[in-house]
Amino acid sequence: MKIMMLLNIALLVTLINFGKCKSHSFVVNYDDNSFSKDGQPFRYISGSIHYARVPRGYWDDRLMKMYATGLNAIQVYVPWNFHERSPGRYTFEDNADLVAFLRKANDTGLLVILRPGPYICAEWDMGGLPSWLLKDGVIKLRTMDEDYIQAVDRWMGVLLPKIKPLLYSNGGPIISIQVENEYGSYYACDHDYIRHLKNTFEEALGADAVVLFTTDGANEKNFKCGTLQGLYATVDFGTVGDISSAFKLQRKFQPQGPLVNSEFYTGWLDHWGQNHSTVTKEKVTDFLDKILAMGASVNMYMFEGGTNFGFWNGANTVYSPQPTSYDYDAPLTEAGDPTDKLMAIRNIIKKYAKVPLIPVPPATQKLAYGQSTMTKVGSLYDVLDKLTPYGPIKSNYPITMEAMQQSFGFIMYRTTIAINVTKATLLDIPGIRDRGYIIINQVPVGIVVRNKPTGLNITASKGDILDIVVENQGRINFGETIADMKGIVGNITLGDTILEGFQIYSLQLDEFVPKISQKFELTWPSPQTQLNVPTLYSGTMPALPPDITEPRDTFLKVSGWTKGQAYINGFNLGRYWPVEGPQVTLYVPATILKRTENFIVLFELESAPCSTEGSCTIEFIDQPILNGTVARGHKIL
Ligand code: NDJ
Repeated sequence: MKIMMLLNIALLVTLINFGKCKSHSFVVNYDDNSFSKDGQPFRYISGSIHYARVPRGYWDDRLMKMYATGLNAIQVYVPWNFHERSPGRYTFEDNADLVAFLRKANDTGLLVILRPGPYICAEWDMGGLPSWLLKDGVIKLRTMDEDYIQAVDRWMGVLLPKIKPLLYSNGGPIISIQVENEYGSYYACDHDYIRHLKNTFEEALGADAVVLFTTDGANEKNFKCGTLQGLYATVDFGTVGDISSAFKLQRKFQPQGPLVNSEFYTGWLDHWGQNHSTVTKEKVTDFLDKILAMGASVNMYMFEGGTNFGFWNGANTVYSPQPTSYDYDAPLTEAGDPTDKLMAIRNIIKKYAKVPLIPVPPATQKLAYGQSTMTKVGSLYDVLDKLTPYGPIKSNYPITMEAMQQSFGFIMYRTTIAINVTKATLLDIPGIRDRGYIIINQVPVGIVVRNKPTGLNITASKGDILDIVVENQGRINFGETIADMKGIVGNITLGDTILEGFQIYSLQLDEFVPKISQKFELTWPSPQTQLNVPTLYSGTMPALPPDITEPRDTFLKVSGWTKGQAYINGFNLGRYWPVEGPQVTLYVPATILKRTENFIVLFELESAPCSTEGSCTIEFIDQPILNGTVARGHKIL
C-alpha cells in the first residue's frame, strides 16, 4: 500500500514538472529553425500598435480588431520620454499605463513582442529618449557615455520590474524583448553598450527568462554593428527589395533559428510639406504571402499607427518634422477603422493560420458636428504673464529650451535693440531650432526657419523690443543628430553685432489652455495681416444632434487657418499646418469629448481667417483629409 502511494506521488511530481517545463515556455528552437511555445513549433504573425498613440478608451477596440484579423501577437514600443517626463519623475497612469495595455493584449488573446529601447526611433520625439538628457549640452547618446548610461540604468531599474511579471514564462503575454533599435544604423557602433543592455535585461528579468533579440535594416553594415552574440538577430524590410536576400542576410548572422521580419512596412511615414505616403494593399499582401510561405515570423509595422498627440512627433534630416497624424496608411486607420488592406491581409493569413471566426469589428461611428465660430482669447502679449507664471529667465546669451528645463512647445527670446539700424541689416539666427517668429515692438516682421535662410533683413531703432518666438517642431528621431536641442542654439547676430542681454520666456501652453475660461468677446472688424502675433482663439463645438446621445469621433478641419496648436477640453490634439500639408484635419477621438459642451482652443501662430464677423470659423467633418496639397511636394526621403 505504502509503495503504491509513493509511486502515485512520484508520478504526480513528474507530471507537474513535465507540465511546468512545457507550460509557459517560449524559446528559439535552433534545431528546426522555429520558435517553440509550450514545446510546440510556433510562428508569430504580429502587428505594431503604440499605446501612446491610441486613446486609452480605444485600446480594447484596436486590439480586438487586430485579433479578429488573425494576428496572434502585437509589437509594442515603450517610449522612455513618455514615462520619465523629468529626471526621476515617472508617469504610468492613463495613456501611459503600460501594464494595463499589456494586460488588455493578454486578455484579448494576443502575445506581446516588447521593444523598450531605450531608443525606439518610431517617428517619436528624439526616438523616445527624454530631452532632459540634453540639459547640459554635450552627451553621447546610445553609447556607454556615463551620463547617458546612468540615466538608462535608472530608467530600466523602474521599467523592467514592471515588465517581469508579464513575461510569458511568468504567465504573461511577453514572448520576446528587443534590445535597442536598429543599432546597426547608428554611427557609434558601441558593442559594449548593447552588451550592457543585454546584461541589464538579463539581470532584471532572469537569464533565459525571455527571448532577447535585435532588429536591423537589411544590409551587412547594419548587422555588423547591430547584432551581438546571445541576442537573436532579426531583420526588417518593407515592400521593396528582395525578400530572400534580406532573409539570407539574417541567416548570415543568425545561422539557425526562425526567419523573422520584425518590421514589415505596411505603409510609410509622412513629413510636413511632402505628399502623404501610401503602399498599395496588393504590394503588402504579395510580400506578406511570400514571407509567410517561407515559414517566417513577421511583425507588420504599423498595424495601427494612431496619432502624435501633443508635441510628440519626431523629425528626420534634412530637418523635416513629421505631422500629427501617424496614420501610416496602415491596415487600421489613425481612427482605428478597418481598411481594404486589413481585409486583404486577413485573407492571406487565412492561408497559413486559423483566423478567429468573429468578424472584424466595424469602424467606430463618426459625426460631422459642423461649424464653430471662434472668438479671440488674446494675443501672446495679452496672456504672456499667464503663459510664463514664473516669469522670464535672464541670460546674456540665448540658452536652449532644454537648458531652460523645458521639453516641448514654444519659447520666446527677448532683447532690447542697443543700436540704431537705419538700413536693412541681417538679423541672423543660424541656431534656430526650429521655426522662429521675429517680432519688433509687438509687430511681426518675418519668420526664420531651420536649414532655410536663417536670417532676415530688418531695420530697428535703439530701444526697440525684439522678440523671437520659437516653435520646437519635434526632435530628430533617426540618425546621428538625435541630440536635437531646441530653442536657439548659439548666438544671434544683427549685422556684425552679437546680441546680448536676453530675457527668455518658457511658454507653458499645455498648462495655461485648460485654465482659459469659456467666454471671451471679439471686437469686429479684427484686422488680420499676412503675419500676426501668435494669438489664442476659443470656441465651443456644435452640440450633438437630438438623435445622438453619445459623443462620436470627428475630424477638426482648419482650412483658412495657417499653423498652430489645437486643444479640445484642455487636451492637446496636436499641431495643425494646413497650408503646408499633407494633413488638413486633426483626429478628434470621442474619448475626449463630453455629451455637453466641448471647449476648443487654437493657438494660431501666423494668420487666422478672422478679419470679419462670421469668418472666424472651423469645422468638424466625418472623415480625415491627410493627403491635402503640399507646399513643397518633393520627397525628402
Ligand atoms: O525601427 C524604425 C522604426 O521605429 C525603422 N524605421 C521605421 C520607419 O517608420 C520606424 O522609425 C525607419 N526609420 S526605417 C528611419 C527612417 C529614415 C527615413
